[in-house]
Amino acid sequence: MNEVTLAPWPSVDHGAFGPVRRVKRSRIQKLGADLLHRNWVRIPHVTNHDDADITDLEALRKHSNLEGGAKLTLLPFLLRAVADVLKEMPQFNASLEDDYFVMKDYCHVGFAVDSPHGLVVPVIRDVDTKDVARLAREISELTMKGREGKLKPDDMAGGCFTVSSLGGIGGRYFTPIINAPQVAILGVSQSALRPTWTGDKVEPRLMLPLSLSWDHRAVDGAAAARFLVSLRTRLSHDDRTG
Ligand code: CAO
Repeated sequence: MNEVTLAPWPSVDHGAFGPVRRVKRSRIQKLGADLLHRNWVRIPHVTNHDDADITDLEALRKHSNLEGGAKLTLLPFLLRAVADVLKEMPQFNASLEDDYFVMKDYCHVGFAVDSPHGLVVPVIRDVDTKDVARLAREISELTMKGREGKLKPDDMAGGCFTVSSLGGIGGRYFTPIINAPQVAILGVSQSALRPTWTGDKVEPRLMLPLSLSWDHRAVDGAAAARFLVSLRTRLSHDDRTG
């Protein structure tokens, strides 16, 4: 393999330009940075974007919340829909190992949690077998453990795919970095009402921006586009194919 020669990293005396403070990075921040750098450099990433019309799903979610029980955000619905697409398209539920694809017959999905110590990714097991209420409870328990720094290595192991939701914060599309040895990751941004052509008229519809980053060694662009079409169809309960 040819070596890449890079210009040296800039060495700057920041203090020469004004006051600065040095803040120690946490163990999770340092470890996370090393893993993200490895994944960014080693995996040929491509990111596809699409929108799901979640107007009807949102009405259902709000209705369920009014009836009491575990509070449902969009995330449990997303995890369940992702698991269903992974069952339909097993090449996304796989890892690369030398001459082989390791195809997983289980469906464990991780989700990124923004914690005070840094980014952590707990994993929910067998997402394809659980209903949204159960997923909501597990998300809530694992998020709390993540924010309190109480996740065990086992809580973060064995993920087949990751969902990174920034929807509660804001933004429209981003390019998430794949969590190796997985071959794809879904980024979810904030839903918003947008004027949308529904076949005979333009209507305000609640649109959810989706971004799928995928490893071009493991899957190709047509499969990635189909993944997002299948996902948005499941979330929208519509049958658009294009
Ligand atoms: N569009 C619009 N609103 C959304 C939304 C979306 N896509 N997703 C969530 N919301 C709303 C929720 O419904 C909730 O609203 P109410 O309080 O009115 O009910 C609010 O935003 C906050 O939701 P939440 O973020 O607390 O809950 P969640 O289940 O959506 O997400 C968790 C949980 C743990 C994924 C999230 O809190 C988090 O940490 N996200 C950051 C992940 C991250 O850092 N990713 C980047 C990784 S790459 O650096």
